[in-house]
Amino acid sequence: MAKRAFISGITGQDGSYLAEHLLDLNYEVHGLVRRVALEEPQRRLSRITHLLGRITLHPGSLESYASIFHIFSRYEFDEVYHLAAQSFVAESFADGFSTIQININGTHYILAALRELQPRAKFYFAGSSEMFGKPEEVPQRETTPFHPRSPYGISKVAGFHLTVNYREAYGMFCVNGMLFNHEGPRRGHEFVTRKVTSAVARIKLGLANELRLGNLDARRDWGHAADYVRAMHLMLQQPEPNDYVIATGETHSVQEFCELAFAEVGLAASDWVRVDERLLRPAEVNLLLGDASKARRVLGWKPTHTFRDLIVEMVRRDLALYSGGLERAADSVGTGLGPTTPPSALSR
Ligand code: G4F
Repeated sequence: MAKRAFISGITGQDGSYLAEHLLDLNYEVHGLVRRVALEEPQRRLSRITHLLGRITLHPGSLESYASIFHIFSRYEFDEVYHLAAQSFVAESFADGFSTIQININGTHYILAALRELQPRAKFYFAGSSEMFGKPEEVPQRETTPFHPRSPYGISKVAGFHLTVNYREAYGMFCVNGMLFNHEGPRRGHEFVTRKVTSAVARIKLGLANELRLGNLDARRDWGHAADYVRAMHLMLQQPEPNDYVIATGETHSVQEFCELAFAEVGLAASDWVRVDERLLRPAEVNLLLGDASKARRVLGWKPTHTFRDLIVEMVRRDLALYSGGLERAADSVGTGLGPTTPPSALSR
């Protein structure tokens, strides 16, 4: 019988790639969406438009235990992937209260409802390299102590510990993926990689004349989201629940990302990039570099995209998008374009 999976955050970058991956593996895929998304499907469901005939969407909210409980009381799931969160670090400084409330309570609601209704479901929590923050060792691995530098990072540390606690206290199959930055053409425009590649495309096409950024010296371990969702699935196929770092093992600066992205269209980053101090963060994570050797050894996982592949794919997609060639693709995210949702995709 086909396995049934539930994804919170199915409308996001990772959720859309994970849904595709699970459908390819013949899973029955369900997702949580905010009711407001159903009212504005063209904009808010654009990453999963192409999947709508094949998945079941449940209106609900991470802020409402009742809505989560209701879904889990109607459907039994083999695997639950909890990806939804307020995931933009800069926004977490602007409104730390909302980030902490949604990210911590949302995780707790899902775990508590699972414990009550289906404790045998396997649970995946989207942890983050932001938990390492000001890293106490380089590279960071599963045993590296946490030192979060933002309300977002703090909320992810709390989610990590909730996940471990449900595993230890109630014997549930709960795992943490400690994922380093992962990107792709479906990335939201607020994150630096997509901000850069979309600006490169618009500058090349004469639609923009500068790119304002904050800290160009920050270094990240950037992988491709399509690779990282495979790791999420593999974690839930193991005989025992455990926590894993997922990373490429390479670190690059924002400056390097810009230089390669502009070079892809024959331009020099130094001619177009301006530093805007208003985009600096009150506390920065300066260097992230992951050691995913445990995932390689135990899960047999490894990334298939290089740093350069990632940049080239993102720049080319944005060039196609802004020159009008990609209006209906999943990767046209952020433009508000895309067909409407067939009502058959929605659970009632
Ligand atoms: O792209 P970012 O906003 O990603 P950040 O903060 O590393 O967080 C992302 O990765 C985490 C995994 O480690 C996730 F948990 C999290 O949800 C998110 O997906 O910023 C990357 C770096 C930062 O150092 C930032 O200061 O780029 C620097 N940066 C420089 N100028 C900028 C900008 N970031 C953004 N978003 N916008 C800028 O203009």
